[in-house]
Amino acid sequence: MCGICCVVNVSNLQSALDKAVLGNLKKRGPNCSREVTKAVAGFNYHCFFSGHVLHMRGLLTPQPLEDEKGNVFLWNGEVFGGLKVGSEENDAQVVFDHLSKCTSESEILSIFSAVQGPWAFIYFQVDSHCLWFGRDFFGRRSLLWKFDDVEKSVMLTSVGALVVGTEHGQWQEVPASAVYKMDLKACSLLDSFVLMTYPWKYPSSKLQKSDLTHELRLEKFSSSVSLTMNASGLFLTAPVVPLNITIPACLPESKHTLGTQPSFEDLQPFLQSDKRKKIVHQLVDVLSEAVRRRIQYPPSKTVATCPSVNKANVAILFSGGIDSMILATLADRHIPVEHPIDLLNVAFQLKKPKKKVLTKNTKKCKTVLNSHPCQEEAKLGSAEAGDFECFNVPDRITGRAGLQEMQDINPTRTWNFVEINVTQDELQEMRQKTISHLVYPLETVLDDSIGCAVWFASRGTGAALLNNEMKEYTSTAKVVLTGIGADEQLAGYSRHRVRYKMSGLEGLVNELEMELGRISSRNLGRDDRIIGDHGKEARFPFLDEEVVSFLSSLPVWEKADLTLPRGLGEKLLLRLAARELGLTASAVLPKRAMQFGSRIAKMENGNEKASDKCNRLQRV
Ligand SMILES: *[C@@H]1O[C@H](CO)[C@@H](O)[C@H](O)[C@H]1NC(C)=O
Ligand SMILES: *[C@@H]1O[C@H](CO)[C@@H](O)[C@H](O)[C@H]1NC(C)=O
Ligand SMILES: *[C@@H]1O[C@H](CO)[C@@H](O)[C@H](O)[C@H]1NC(C)=O
Ligand SMILES: CC(=O)N[C@H]1CO[C@H](CO)[C@@H](O)[C@@H]1O
Repeated sequence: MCGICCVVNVSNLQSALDKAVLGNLKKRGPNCSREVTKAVAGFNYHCFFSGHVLHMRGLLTPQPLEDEKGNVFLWNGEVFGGLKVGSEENDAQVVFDHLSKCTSESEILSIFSAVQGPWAFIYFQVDSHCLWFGRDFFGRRSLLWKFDDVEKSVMLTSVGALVVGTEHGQWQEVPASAVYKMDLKACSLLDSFVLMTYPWKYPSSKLQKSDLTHELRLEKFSSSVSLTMNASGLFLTAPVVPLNITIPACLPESKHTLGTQPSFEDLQPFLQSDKRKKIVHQLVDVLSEAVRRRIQYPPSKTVATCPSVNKANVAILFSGGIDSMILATLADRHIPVEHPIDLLNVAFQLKKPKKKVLTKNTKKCKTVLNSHPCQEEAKLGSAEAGDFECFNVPDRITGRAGLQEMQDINPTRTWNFVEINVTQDELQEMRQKTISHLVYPLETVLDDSIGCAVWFASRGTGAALLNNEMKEYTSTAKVVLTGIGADEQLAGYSRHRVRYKMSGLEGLVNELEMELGRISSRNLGRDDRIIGDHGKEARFPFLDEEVVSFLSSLPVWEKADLTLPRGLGEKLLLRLAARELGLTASAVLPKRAMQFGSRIAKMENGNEKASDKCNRLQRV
């Protein structure tokens, strides 16, 4: 993970980089910071590049990179495939070496079409006076832009900052539907910006990933920005196959007689078919490889100089739900057994039951208390219960059960179950100070809930059982695996059931297609900014190119069967994979969204809609 930033001016003015933005960039790349300014004699533009590196592999390689010709490169990404990167090599250097050799636009595009893995980049090609930038197909790395009408400048950055007064333009996420190029020479002559776009297209169908004109929503930009769609026909080749939209004329009638509380034994009959079993094993294999690629290559220096095996290199955002359990099981396959694995489990303080309610409406309160997970503690607590605190939220309970399953699967491994308890006060403080800046420019109640939950979880500061004693513990693992992408591809959300009920398999397929298309702007940019803030790197095995291609090639009915009850039908294929991997109860846990599982949503005003603009994120 790195923090990358570029400020371009096409007037003679020089714009400065906001201090808050610089501070946020440094947190993403704590190991090395560098700045480079470029002005080419006789041309009326200036570029300022700022690079902040988190050292992940090969030798520590300061950014921006510069070659002898004067090209400049900023890279926030990981090459997991497509280009050969030796185990001692640094991937930023490898990509830059390829780019330096390019003599045409299509050569540049073919490099970004080939690279597998998450990335955002900024590349200044000195010969052509062109600035290239963009994000990978799914948008797994954040990149924001802001055009300033007055200063005639454009800023690109991994992370922004929320500031009072936004008269000089707003940050926006750079749409991940294309890679962009600005001819700075031309821009400075025109005194305005012209963006060339190179959209992603699927190789077979020439189908564009999404409608760029719609995504760029031009009215958001000031009048000095004009956008040119390049008509040359150049485009990037999508790294995955399009979704299989086949719908059967009629589905085999389901003959299952299942209760509403499925047990993992209910999965067994589905594994009887050889065809199904084969698909399940293919999924396990492709996911396993995706996890392997994401946990190899710790920086060679660190390994050599600190052979401490007591610290985990890899952490998993861990709710004990099926996605995180599968990641833990597969990580266990590939991480040497003497290394611990950190399981990060976040819980927000439950409100204490109000005494007032007791006297007012005894009947109603009884049900509240009965269903309250803190009931036991509440009884044990003193009468006044002044410092009553409780973190036994649903994700904590399933997390503990999940830990037990992992210990059964591999008893020799040290599993650090990190209990991260967040109080209301701490939440408010950190949201104000930090998290609101990272979530920005996203702004909904859901962005706030998930942003805060992921920030505290990935910080990894809590308590863990070390030598049979609960001790304060902070995870220092630089790699954080998250299960994002599983629900979008395997129909895990409850809205999928709604859609299926309303408009059948066809409706479901359309919904899945739409969701994978918008995952960059809904989730990934935000989560990257949030996790990167700790100097850690988010990695998404379910969004590995091979995994997505495999799942996309399957017809929808192999992935989910929404005629089956909750805990079984959604993500059915993944549940079968979990079963084959030896998981038990966790294989049939119904989906629970993080904001509910961690109870952060409960902590805030319960009347809000997830899509409402969140007041708590605003600067006052
Ligand atoms: C990178 O920075 C982090 C945080 O300051 C530090 O813990 C780590 O040791 C550094 N790594 C290297 C290779 O310098
Ligand atoms: C965190 O919450 C759990 C309840 O889930 C509790 O057992 C534990 O003692 C709490 N830890 C701290 C440090 O407050
Ligand atoms: C879509 O799924 C159907 C049914 O399994 C299969 O016959 C077809 O080949 C798949 N299409 C693609 C493009 O993979
Ligand atoms: C419309 C437009 O400006 N098209 C350009 C797209 O890119 C090619 C290759 O550089 C140019 O030749 C076209 O002029």
